[in-house]
Amino acid sequence: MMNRPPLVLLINPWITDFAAFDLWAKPMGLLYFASLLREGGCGAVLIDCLDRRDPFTNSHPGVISGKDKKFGTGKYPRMRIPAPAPYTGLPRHFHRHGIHPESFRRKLLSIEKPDIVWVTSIMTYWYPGVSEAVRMVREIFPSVPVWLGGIYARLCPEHAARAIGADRVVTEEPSRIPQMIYDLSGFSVKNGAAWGDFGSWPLPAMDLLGPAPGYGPLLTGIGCPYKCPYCASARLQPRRQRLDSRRILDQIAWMHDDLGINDFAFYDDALLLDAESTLRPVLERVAVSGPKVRFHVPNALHVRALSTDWCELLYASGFKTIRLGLETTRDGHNREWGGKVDTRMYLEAVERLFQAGFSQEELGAYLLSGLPGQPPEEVAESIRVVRQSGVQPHIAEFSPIPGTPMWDKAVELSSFDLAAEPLYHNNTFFACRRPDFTYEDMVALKKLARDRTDSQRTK
Ligand code: B12
Ligand code: SF4
Repeated sequence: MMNRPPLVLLINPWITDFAAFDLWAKPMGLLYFASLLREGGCGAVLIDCLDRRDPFTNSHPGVISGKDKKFGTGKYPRMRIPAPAPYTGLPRHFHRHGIHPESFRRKLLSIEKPDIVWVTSIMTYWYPGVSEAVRMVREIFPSVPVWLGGIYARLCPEHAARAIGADRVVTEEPSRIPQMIYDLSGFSVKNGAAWGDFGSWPLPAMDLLGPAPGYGPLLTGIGCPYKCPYCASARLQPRRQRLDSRRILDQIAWMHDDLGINDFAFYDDALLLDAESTLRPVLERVAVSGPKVRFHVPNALHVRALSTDWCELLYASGFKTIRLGLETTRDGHNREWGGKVDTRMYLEAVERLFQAGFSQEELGAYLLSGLPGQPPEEVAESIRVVRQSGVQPHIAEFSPIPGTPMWDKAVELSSFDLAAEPLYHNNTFFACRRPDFTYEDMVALKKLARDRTDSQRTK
């Protein structure tokens, strides 16, 4: 036991995947925990393996360089690596996205020895990048305990315990972390009560991402009142909690004024639900007196919340990227898959968005593709409806997630061992391919959705 404030090294590991795009993806969980640690009296340093601006990486000959795209998004620098065995036969190159491993090693060597290392994880099928990061940490700091947390850790704790080599896989609620820190270090954080109350978390530690983070992530609430059978939201965040308007505004003002950020992306599962007294006053204020910023919603908005006044407010306050959660235009399925929207509701909402001033380029709709029981024709039909409404369709390939109501059906349907191997959860791999919905069908549907030749609105 050390009885002094521990220094925590936080690591955002690489993405290992066929493709990856920085669609406003910052390690939000780690940034919040870094702030809580500092507020509690601990030290916190961050190594971000997904830093797109790392000079060592960008000047290294073995790296395929990244590219900046619109509104702070972009392609990560990447290196080709052999595809893991379960992906054998898939006609795609596989990559490690992010900084060069040698850059990671140098960063580890350049920092003070930490007392504990916290590694985050996001998609379950990105675990090879997590295990590589942990292996390198072990090489440099063999005696320092490593804890793994995040979405993969929560969804696949047994697999993570076997595959990653961390000392502890953290699945506990945030309220339990102060005690865990005490048990390890003998140090009591000063803000023990704050950890379990999302509403009183400090601002995320954006400064740890370096001087020009490019864009700001915003989370105004956690959890979602819906229970769609393919989604892990209820499992990851069972309790719905929202920030009050003051806190949301503080985050935007601080990131804009102090960090020079103009592009903001919302990470909420249910941004517009029960938002009348939380998000609405913030956007009203931004619309009237600034700051002049751009908002993006890469995660789908609930279509049913898009009343005329919300559409007008989104437009007036600077929303530039809107994604709508349509999922399908088939009546039976939209009820079965959550009952949150139907086609008529969708078409009316789109009309209101156009009336408010949005352009075709700013609007997209997610369509689920390949769910158990869904034929390819249904997806093609949905693509047509979305395109005729003047909106860009985006295919969300079915990605089976452990512990969701649809999981058992997916396991039964798939000829791959989904339960033993999280790599099969990869949306690109499409493990639930079947004779009447093949991998080739999925590729063709994605092509159909991308094809913009008939993207004219028809009334
Ligand atoms: C924002 C988001 C995105 C963003 C960016 C994600 C990112 N940051 O990289 C975008 C829109 C790009 C995206 C895309 C997709 N997403 Co997404 N996304 C999310 C979402 C809504 C929030 C994630 C988040 O940042 N939460 C906020 C932070 C604060 O939470 P957190 O990271 O979990 O951290 C908390 C704890 O885990 C803990 N913690 C974190 N790290 C650590 C470390 C330690 C040591 C400790 C102690 C604790 C700890 O602390 C935090 C506080 O509680 C989740 C759903 C959800 N509710 O989590 C889905 C989710 C992660 N996405 C999912 C999916 C399926 C996708 C897509 C594949 C969808 C599709 N079919 O196209 C795509 C593909 C992504 C890709 N290939 O790039 C699935 C995961 C699937 C899987 N197998 O893992 C989720 C769970 C949603 C679902 N359907 O259920 N996504
Ligand atoms: S509405 Fe969205 S976040 Fe909520 S349960 Fe359904 S898919 Fe998940």
